[in-house]
Amino acid sequence: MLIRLLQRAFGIDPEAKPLPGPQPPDRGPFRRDFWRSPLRGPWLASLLSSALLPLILICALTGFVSHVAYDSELGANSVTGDDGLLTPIYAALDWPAGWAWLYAVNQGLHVIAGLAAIPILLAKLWTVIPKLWERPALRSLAHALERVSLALLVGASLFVFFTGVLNIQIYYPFGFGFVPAHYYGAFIFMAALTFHVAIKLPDLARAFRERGVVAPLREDRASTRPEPPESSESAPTAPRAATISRRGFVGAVGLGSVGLGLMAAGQSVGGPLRPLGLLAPRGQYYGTGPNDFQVNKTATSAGIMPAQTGASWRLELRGGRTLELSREELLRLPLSTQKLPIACVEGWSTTQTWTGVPLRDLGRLAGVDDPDELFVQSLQEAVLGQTTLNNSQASDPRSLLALRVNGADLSLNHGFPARIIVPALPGVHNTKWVQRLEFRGA
Ligand SMILES: Nc1nc2c(c(=O)[nH]1)N[C@H]1C(S)=C(S)[C@@H](COP(=O)(O)O)O[C@H]1N2
Ligand SMILES: [Mo]
Repeated sequence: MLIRLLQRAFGIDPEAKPLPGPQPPDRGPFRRDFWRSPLRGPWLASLLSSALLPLILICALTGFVSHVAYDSELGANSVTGDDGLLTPIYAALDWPAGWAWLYAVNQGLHVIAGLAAIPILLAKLWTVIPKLWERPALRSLAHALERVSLALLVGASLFVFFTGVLNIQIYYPFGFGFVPAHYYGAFIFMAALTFHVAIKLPDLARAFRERGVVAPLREDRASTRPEPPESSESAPTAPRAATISRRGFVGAVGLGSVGLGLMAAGQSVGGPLRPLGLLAPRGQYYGTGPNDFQVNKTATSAGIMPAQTGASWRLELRGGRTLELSREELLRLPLSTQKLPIACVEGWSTTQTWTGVPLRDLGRLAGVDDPDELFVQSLQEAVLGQTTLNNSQASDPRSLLALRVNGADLSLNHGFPARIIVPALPGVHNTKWVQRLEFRGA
């Protein structure tokens, strides 16, 4: 029943047999005339592009903003090495501690838009696949340039989406670092895309002018006609009858896109939407109790030994002077309780109530009232165990060395004995299992 309804809505007729159209010579898929769907053509390509472009722009903008939030020019933070020409820009844009939810929104948008774009991107590639077999392959210098830019565009777009999805799944089968690859891949993608949009905009305008923006969506399957083959290399030379209407195709792609977007929203908005995060490895619940929220990396996987976090643990403070504090001594200092999110770069976020010593007070204890930078070293020696915070982050009264969460001691997986929690800080900088704080400058 439901299936029938869906078939109706999408204009699919299960009994319909494709009408035999003109037969293409039987030469396999590597020819333009092998691709016979009457749906392909400039209008479908233009519609999909119009849906894709805003999503890609959101991804690009939030990706760039995320790089700013990493404060990559500060000490331990760089994930891409030298940012080259862009270094002065990043140095000038200090990420504020200001709005606590800012990074959660940024990353939520990045991952929601990115996942929602995937079905549309695949549909777009399906639509233009006959162009791959254009003959002659190179007609002129301009044509050669266009084809090279297309190869870069397709390659880079598949690369950034593929690496992004694998990163959300915490799966790193490739032999290169995710962040630099995704970041530099995005620059190639955006450069190729800018060129592509510039040369294709007139085609898009013409397709919409000739066929209307939404008019082809009103045709049912039986009245679905191909676009003329001379309108574009993506239009079929030997079309067969439609097996699905354009609106059915666009509807199915749209459903996939909205569905993936909702799943991503489930893990970034959280609360009652969390169960929607079906594809998110850390989007679900984690047991019960005050420490029930996503764990990015467990203590075991970070190589934290129980002996390191026991009674002999001391926090080392450095600055104008050096001192050591036990956990009991820290708990006797004036404590502050703040409701703050952890917002992971992978798009999930979760807001919890943290209790700990304000970093500002620890700076004063170390003899630095207004630090330029705060360097954080975890018991974990790997890169993930180090972070440098900027002045705004280290001196915000809400920034904590957290000892407790939701009224209970931090669990080992959430960073016991102590961890960093700072408003609007990328999750990855909220260092767990802190061992040393170095206040620098002033
Ligand atoms: N020492 C250390 N701190 C760390 C990490 C880590 O791997 N090692 N992961 C970071 C990342 S990427 C995130 S999103 C948060 C997640 O904190 P949680 O596991 O308590 O939710 O911790 C951050 N702090
Ligand atoms: Mo993270």
